[in-house]
Amino acid sequence: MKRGIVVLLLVLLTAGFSFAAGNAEKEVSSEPIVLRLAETHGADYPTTQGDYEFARLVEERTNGRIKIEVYPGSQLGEERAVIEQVQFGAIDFTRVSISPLAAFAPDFNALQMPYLYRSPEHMWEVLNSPIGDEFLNSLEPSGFVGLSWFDSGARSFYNSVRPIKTVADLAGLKIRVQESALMVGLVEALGAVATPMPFGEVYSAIQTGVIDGAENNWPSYYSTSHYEVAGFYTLDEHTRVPEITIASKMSMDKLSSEDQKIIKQAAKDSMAFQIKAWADYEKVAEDAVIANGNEIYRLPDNSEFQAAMQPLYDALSPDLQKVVAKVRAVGK
Ligand code: GTR
Repeated sequence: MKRGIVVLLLVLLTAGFSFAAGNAEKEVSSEPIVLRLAETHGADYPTTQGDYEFARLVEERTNGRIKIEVYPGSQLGEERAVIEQVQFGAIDFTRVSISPLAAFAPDFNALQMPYLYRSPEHMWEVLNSPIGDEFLNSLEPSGFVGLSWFDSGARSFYNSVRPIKTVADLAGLKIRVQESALMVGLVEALGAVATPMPFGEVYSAIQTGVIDGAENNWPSYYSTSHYEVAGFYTLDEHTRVPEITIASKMSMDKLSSEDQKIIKQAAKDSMAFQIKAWADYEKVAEDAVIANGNEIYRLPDNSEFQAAMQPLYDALSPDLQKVVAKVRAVGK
């Protein structure tokens, strides 16, 4: 009987030891945590360069424990579909324009209203103020963690049909917009026909005449080769739409609070790198498009365009009108 108990104890003890040893082994050789970031642009584009910098900082600051793999070129899907996947944790991070994000968090429309910012500096002052942080934090109930902002210049119209010099020139043109209700309203307010469509489909849609044009900044007009099929570019600069990096709240909740802090800080610290890369590439894009012989027209004065878009402001909810007023007051 006694012997039986001793044997049983021995068996239990050895089992306990090997269990403990198993755990210790797991901790020592633990694999890095690998997280995925979806990006619509190609590897050389300045936002993607900003993503790589973010990933590099996270890996460095966690001594390789956390690896963020960047998937450029829409490998994981187009923006709207990617945002949905981030929401339910199938993709851990993405860098997107706030236009498609506003379908999930409508308050973001207040940050992409036409002619909202007086200058690029004004936009940065807003995003770096408590308003910017309030917006980043506001995403949690929608299942996202807002991390940081990237530059995206100003968006302007381009098309394959005619130069646009006045609002009347836009009449009836079929213009692709992002999958965003605000952008549909903006193009309709100018008398054009808005066609929401994923970014990756725009080139062939212009080429085959399904649409007449689209709107975007210099870098996207160039990197997508849209400038080859839509030769008229009017610098009306109707919007400045910040880019944003978001994390899946489900993915972040699985990490320690220390790691969450490292990720948040690394994202903020990648901003300066992207902003510089943006300025450099904007120049490269502009020079290349001009060298290609495209017809570029800069609006001498945007007041006609601005007046045509006033109904979009009138249609905002009283709460968003207050946010717009706060944004406008920054730096005044
Ligand atoms: C670009 C932006 C992309 C995407 C694209 C579009 O400026 O960087 O994230 O939103 O515009 O028009 O779909």
